[in-house]
Amino acid sequence: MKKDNKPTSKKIQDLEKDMKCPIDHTMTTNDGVKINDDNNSLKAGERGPSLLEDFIHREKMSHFDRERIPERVVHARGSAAHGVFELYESLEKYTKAGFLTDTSRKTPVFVRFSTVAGFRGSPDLARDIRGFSVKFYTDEGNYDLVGNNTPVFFIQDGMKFPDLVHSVKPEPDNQIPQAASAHDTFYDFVSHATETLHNHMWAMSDRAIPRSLRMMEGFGIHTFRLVNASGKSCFVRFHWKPLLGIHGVTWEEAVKINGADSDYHRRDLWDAIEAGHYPEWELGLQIIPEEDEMKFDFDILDATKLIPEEIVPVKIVGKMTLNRNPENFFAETEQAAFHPGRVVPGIDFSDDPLLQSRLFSYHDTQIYRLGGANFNQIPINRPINEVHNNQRDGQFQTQIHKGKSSYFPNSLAGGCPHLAKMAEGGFTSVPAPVEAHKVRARSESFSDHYSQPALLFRSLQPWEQNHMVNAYSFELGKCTQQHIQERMLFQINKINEDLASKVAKNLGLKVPKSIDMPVNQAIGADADGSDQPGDVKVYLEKSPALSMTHIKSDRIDARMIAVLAADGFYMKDYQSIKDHLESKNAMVKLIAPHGGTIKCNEGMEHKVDAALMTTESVLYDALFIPGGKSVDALMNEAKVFKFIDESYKYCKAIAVTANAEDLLKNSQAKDYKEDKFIFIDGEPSNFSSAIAKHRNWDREEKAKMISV
Ligand code: HDD
Repeated sequence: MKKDNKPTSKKIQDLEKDMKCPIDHTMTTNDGVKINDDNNSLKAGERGPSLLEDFIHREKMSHFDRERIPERVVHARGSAAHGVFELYESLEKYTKAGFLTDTSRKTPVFVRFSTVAGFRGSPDLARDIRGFSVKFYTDEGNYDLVGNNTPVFFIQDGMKFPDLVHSVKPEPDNQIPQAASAHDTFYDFVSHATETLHNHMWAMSDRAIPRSLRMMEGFGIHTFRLVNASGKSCFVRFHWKPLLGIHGVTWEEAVKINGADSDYHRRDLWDAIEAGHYPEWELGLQIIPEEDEMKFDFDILDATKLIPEEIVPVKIVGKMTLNRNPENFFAETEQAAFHPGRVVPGIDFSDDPLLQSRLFSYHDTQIYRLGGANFNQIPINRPINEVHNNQRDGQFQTQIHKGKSSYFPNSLAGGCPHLAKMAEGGFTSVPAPVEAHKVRARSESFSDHYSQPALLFRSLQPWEQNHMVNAYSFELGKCTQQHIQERMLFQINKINEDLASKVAKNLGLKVPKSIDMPVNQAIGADADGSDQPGDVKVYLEKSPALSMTHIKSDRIDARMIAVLAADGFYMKDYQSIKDHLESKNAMVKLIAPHGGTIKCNEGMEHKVDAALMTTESVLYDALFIPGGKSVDALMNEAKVFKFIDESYKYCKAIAVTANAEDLLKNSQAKDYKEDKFIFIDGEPSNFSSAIAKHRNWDREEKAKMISV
């Protein structure tokens, strides 16, 4: 296979062994027989009948008939990329994992982002938690960190996972709605299972409708363990911090984006990497000494609880860069198998019951989804170091194991493969002491379900809180059963009365004082079943790190900037903004009343990236309109005003030069002169700083009456 100029890694080199390229090759059957007609089946006479002996036709058809494999039962919709992880400083004090101790290593990674509920072809901008799975191909074997873009999970015990998923997926009778939590079954479950309320509140935040997969935080969620070379262990929580900041869109935009480009996130990630504007995240660790395990106001084994960064700071330890798109979606993204149970020496599990349940489920589902126990041999899943053991045979075995011995101990193979000594990196579980009775129970220390969602709500900016009110109102407004809406209002009220009363007003309902919750329905309910466990405790007034504003970034890599122009636009104005934005890695797109080319005032032809009729303003981060004769033509285009009005309504940065201001005057953006994100003949650098801040949310209230 001919090498390309794309970034490479040990894993890419490993994958190259299996890459195929048709150039300069003759077409053959799967048995290597050359084919000289791929258009016609074999027939008795030109008008048939077709002949069964046509092995070329039969082979082609039966392979086609088996092209699909079961989609992931959750996280079916996903997009992935290759990259590299680099460590800033050795963490040998805490762990012996090579990729966390050797700063000279560039550990290859494959990262898959996903939505949870939607099917494989569902739209990207669903309101949903995003999966954030990282496979590290370390020299000591594969390590998978299979996280989400929220720091907590919906449930505390994996026993409830099938119930949670059944409730959020399309309803079983009619398979409606697709990729949406806004329906009765989900809220029926959430309002009963109050442990879900914390992550549910994250799902109601703008983090659940990200602007880009490149602009999301990632979290390993569970408490794991790190183990150093002397066998000492500590607890750890993993964080990914995006260097582009954390940004979302509004729900109204999300609905429109899904219509204009249902692959919006997939395309954004792909285009950014193709353009060389590689997305980056820093890896952060919250390290908790073993002896501090019980010192918190919550249980660190409870996956519905976060550890506020103000209580245990996040130590930044390295950086991950995604620098290469997959060659083949099915072979890599679809067949990638992530599993939180895939750890390397230096990393171990905690007793978190949710994590323990996952340790079974992922391997089990992959054996089913990928057709058997040898799925680790699929190129994207195999490690970069060698694999030797006595596991044999099975479907799709691709390796030829030599010799007579397939057991251990043996003498026929000289005792090989031999066991690793501790000093050679053999995996040893932390010998944590266990003394307990077998019980089917939930720990009392898991019973506080309201304090952390209350902390989250208190910690948000006013605009974030407003968006949350809208989200709860929309979602519950889509429920058809009043008793479910009321049960949810009752639960929200326990978190925050102001939030509940605003949502109730939008629903046209009252917050109920009590609800009917049978004992056997309320998970973890008080003995009399009348109430859910735990009152709101305030152990931290606010955690600023929970707001999306906590990561500041001045970068605008691969931000999409729409330039509206027609024949006669001022070349100088266009060029200076374009040069500046492109020097900051933004993508500048020329949009005109028609496709093909347009002429600037200096008589040059410019290629149009999109005709107005083929694109929508919601696909862009900011709008620039240069002045010139072009303005007369733009004045007659209804879509131009849709661009301006929508950009204004959704609080985006807008820049105009010279007479292009007339377009603003004629738009619904009446207060444009007072707006700090609107620039008339302004400095390009002010425009790019505004784009980096993402939105002027202060404008939102003023702009809400704009109809688009
Ligand atoms: Fe899971 C897939 C994340 C709890 C069972 N999960 C899956 C993926 C992500 C997560 C990102 C997609 C992996 C990929 O890209 O291929 N899941 C989480 C997180 C959880 C979590 C962050 C809690 C902290 N999951 C969870 C539980 C169970 C599962 C409790 C079952 C006991 N998850 C699965 C699964 C999936 C999966 C059914 C579907 C496809 C797959 O595993 O390979 O086994």
